[in-house]
Amino acid sequence: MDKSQLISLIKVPFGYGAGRMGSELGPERLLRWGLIEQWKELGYVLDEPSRILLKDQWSDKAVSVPLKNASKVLSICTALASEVKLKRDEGHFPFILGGDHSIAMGSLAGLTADGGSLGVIWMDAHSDLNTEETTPSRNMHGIPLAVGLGRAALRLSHIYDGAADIDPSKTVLIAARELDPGEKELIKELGIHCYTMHEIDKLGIQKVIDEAVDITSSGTDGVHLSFDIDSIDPTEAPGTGTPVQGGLSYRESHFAMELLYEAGIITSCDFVEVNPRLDRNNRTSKLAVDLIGSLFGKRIL
Ligand code: 5AB
Ligand code: MN
Ligand code: MN
Ligand code: MN
Repeated sequence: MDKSQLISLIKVPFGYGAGRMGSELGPERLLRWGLIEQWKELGYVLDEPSRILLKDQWSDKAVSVPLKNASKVLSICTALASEVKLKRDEGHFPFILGGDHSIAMGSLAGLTADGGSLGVIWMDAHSDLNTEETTPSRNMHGIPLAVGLGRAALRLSHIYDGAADIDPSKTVLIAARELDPGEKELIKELGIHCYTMHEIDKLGIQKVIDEAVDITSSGTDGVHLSFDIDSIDPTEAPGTGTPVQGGLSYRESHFAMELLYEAGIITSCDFVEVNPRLDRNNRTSKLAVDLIGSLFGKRIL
């Protein structure tokens, strides 16, 4: 992210992909805590923000998705994919603000639609690698990475014509600590680089981020960061629908963002799963704004 590149903020107030509603309130809450002013203070120029709203239900008959709210999720993802592609084609930095994590399928479809190869850093307590067959909850925010990798019946190309599968060898999971049996199998089968909390404890977050940067940026045309706020420990980020204890600390998460800024490899970002309804004193929303600051170069001194 260099300052000559315009940031296109794409707000997606959508929460039907999660088991409980509330993340649709995320975008406005983060704006209330100064997200846009912060970017301006850091010297960035913003494009007019856009907002993706649910209109028509999805009507593609090529695939059936037997999961909860599937047609709503797919219609929002289709609209989001077009917007992401448009902004990317204009040379802007697409920053997709959710909403629940199901919207990442729209981001990935839009980002891969012109055939380039994309590295993906998935920071999350979960791996989001369930399929329609392995999902224990039937919630669509648990499947977006499996869809991105071409491992579910639903493919990115169903969402946006011409969208391509992501290469698992250019995909890195960071902060995982709650994986379902089918997800564990898929990680092993595809050889996905997975830095669970165990590896983070052992190696330190700096080495983990350094390795993730190498893996995702070599031989790719861009790197997408898909950041689920539940990667952070619930003591710091209680306002999220599927909290899991034992997550990243306040400083680990900031340091990770600072290192990604220094590496200069991130070309697009999803920031998802902040649920203001479950938050305490706006702690999670404020943390989210701060973390985005660090990702865009905010320094202590
Ligand atoms: B999130 C679970 N694996 O599939 C499932 O928040 C949780 O986007 C998914 O990472 C959590 O329902 C989805 C049990
Ligand atoms: Mn997630
Ligand atoms: Mn998660
Ligand atoms: Mn979640």
